[in-house]
Amino acid sequence: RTRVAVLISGSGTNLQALMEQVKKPSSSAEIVVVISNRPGVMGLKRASMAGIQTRVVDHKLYGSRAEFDGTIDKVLEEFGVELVCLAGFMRILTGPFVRKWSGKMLNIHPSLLPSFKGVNAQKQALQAGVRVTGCTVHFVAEEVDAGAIVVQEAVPILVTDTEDSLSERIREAEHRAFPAALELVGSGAVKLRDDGRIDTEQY
Ligand code: 3YE
Repeated sequence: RTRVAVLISGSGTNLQALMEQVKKPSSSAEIVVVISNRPGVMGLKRASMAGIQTRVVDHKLYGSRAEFDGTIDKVLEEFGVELVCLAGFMRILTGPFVRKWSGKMLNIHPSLLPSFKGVNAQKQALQAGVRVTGCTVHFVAEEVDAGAIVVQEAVPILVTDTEDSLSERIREAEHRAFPAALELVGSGAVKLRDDGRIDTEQY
């Protein structure tokens, strides 16, 4: 089974969905460590309750992004990690770290990329007046939210939606999309090619 690290910054609802996925006997993956850049978050509690090892790498304790990313990298190596899932992890990662883990790192973003990159994607969609948005799981490239797309799920925007109600509907889609992407990449069915595009035959 593919050895997976999940990186979080908060409540860990996507982590929970990934933990439930890898419990299935048919899963191609196992979660070997959960790393948070924020101490005391609910996601760390979810992991330890499930018997998964946790580490805190607090970005505030490092003098540079390179040192922070280097410490994350050391933990990933320590646990023999083969695939990294950014699940609500809110730090921009440095070029050298992203290149080292190229093809082995996934992020989830709350819009149908390439629309609405960056923070507050749900608010951006509401302000743009689009009637459909969604979520995207993509390989992490150095340019934020620009890596090759693995899975997307569309979500309707209702006329009554607020940022909160839309965010909640997108979150439910994320809890399907991320486990699906984890299996596609963890099983080797989907790979990142050297030219930065997706390589797949059977999905
Ligand atoms: N790094 C690269 N490429 C990517 N990190 C994530 C995706 C991704 C990546 O595709 N190179 C917004 C974070 C955006 C932001 O400005 N973060 C601040 C810290 C804010 C905080 O701590 O709350 C920063 O300076 O890093 C993961 C998703 C990143 C989301």
